[in-house]
Amino acid sequence: MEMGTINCKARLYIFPVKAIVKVADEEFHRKGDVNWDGVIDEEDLNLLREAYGSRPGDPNWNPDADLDGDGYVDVRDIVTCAQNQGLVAPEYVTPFTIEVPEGRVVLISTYRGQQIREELTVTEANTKTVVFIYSLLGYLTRSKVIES
Ligand SMILES: [Ca+2]
Ligand SMILES: [Ca+2]
Repeated sequence: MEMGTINCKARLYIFPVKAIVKVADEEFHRKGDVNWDGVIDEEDLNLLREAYGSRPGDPNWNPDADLDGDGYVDVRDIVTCAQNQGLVAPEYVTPFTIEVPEGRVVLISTYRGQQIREELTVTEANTKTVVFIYSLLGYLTRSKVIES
């Protein structure tokens, strides 16, 4: 197996070189990625239809379907999602670091056909660098948020 190493805060991590990570952040989510899987497609439109017309407290309310965050799932949210059908979040091949903004970030990693999903929330306003660390087997064992 092709391997790489990264020296991170004086600790040596070993990871497979060919893992691919898609990063769905708040900005991408707002374009129509209701289920945070890094792709804007029919699934997201279906989730929007299910939540259509809802407000917080309604049985079909889904905060992730309220793309513009105005507290109401309406035609504007659906139009946003419909206009961005087919968009895919940026993909990165390990090793890498990215700058992420404040907010929720979902990492969808694909390695040898298996998908690993991990969520993290960047709570401070400063931009952070996230380092993705892999085990020998290709599992995303840890993502680390480091001060930039
Ligand atoms: Ca999606
Ligand atoms: Ca809305």
